[in-house]
Amino acid sequence: MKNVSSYTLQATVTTLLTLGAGSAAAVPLPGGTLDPLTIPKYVTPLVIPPVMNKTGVDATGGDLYDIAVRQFKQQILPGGIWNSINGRTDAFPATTIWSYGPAADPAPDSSSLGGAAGVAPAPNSQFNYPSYTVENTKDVKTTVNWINDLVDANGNALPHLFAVDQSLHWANPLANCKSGEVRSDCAGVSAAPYTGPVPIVTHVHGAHVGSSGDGYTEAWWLPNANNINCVPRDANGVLTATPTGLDTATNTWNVACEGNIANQLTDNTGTLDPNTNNPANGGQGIGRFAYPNDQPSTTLWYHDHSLGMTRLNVMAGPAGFWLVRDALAVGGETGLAAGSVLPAPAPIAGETLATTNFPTAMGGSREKYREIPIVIQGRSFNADGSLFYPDNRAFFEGLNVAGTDAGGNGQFPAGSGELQIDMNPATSDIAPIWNPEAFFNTMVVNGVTWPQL
Ligand SMILES: [Cu+2]
Repeated sequence: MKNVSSYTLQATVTTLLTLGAGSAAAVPLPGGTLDPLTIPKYVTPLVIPPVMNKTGVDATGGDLYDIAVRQFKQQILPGGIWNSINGRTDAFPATTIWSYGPAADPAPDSSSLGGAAGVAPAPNSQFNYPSYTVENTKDVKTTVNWINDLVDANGNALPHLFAVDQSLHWANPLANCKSGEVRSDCAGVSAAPYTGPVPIVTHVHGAHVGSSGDGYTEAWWLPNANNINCVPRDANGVLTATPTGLDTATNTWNVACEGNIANQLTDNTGTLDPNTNNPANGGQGIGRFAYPNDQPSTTLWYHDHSLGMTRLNVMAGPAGFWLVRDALAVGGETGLAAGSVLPAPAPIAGETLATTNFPTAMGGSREKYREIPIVIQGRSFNADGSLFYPDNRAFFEGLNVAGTDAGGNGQFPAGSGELQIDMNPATSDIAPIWNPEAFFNTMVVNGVTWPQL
């Protein structure tokens, strides 16, 4: 017994030493096809997020916003617009992402700054990742029309950037439940990635708000897209037919266009109105949430919250700061330790991306800011600039190989005798795409890799 123990200990120590040697060699975490060691560090200026433009003021004096989530490109890796600022010649491609911005704004165009049409950061549009900051005043209501605008140039629904696992309990527009029910919040029956229109519901993390405006995970909605036909719900919120999904002949989706909203939103702090902008086909596209902001001044953030796919929607980009300030507090803000003040100045409404980010020599006032919100995120990239996210369970198991199991399902080596796991949702509860955890190999801060401040 003693010999076995000591052998086990020795083997463990040897393993740890081996792992340590591996770390010292700085082999990146497995991920996309872009080796993070090829990305130059600290050459890109940290982006100081400007303040989001509001649409106006509502009848009660509260702030009103129309905020859409859209797909566009952004120069997250070195190159493009950043070469104009740092004088380098980096040539990494822009990255396709999603994020929020004022619905009135056009697509980003940074061609005047060495970027390209369709690529953020851009001077003509507040669409940016992370999203511009929503500034709020304590006890002043903010109302936001959250618009799912994930459509292409023809107005047709965009698919997700990443592989969506339909076998989880998720915001399921196909309502094809493993349980046999016809519901829009259930585990589906297909092992294949979902390619239909993407559910969105926005949550302000930490906000004092009733359930109607809290971004309830099951209360999602689809974009108002040309190629979607909505299955109506009855007065009790029950779907009146089984969605038929994609009609390949017409490229049209017959789906549930929103989650089971009616039964879950019972308070009156806000109104959820997903039917605002498209009465012709049953309506979808907008959720109107109201936030009383009746809490001490604080740093919050807003992000997507859709059932069973929050990880994917947030990884795609849409998130930003939601600051609550107390204009009346002595010293500037509530919630601070007695006698302390925020360093200030912070970006304020009306200041542009150029103002907050260009140095004085280039016409901005970047040097003056002392309150700079920072969001640090892990990402991995492919060589074409696209974001990497694992699209199969084998990635987690460390077996990233092509093949099918005996049932014809993907990912594991056929006939190898290794890990012949049943991942068919009809007969298994092992998710074929979802990973229990994932780690990423590139640090992204305020929307750029390894920036400097
Ligand atoms: Cu959150």
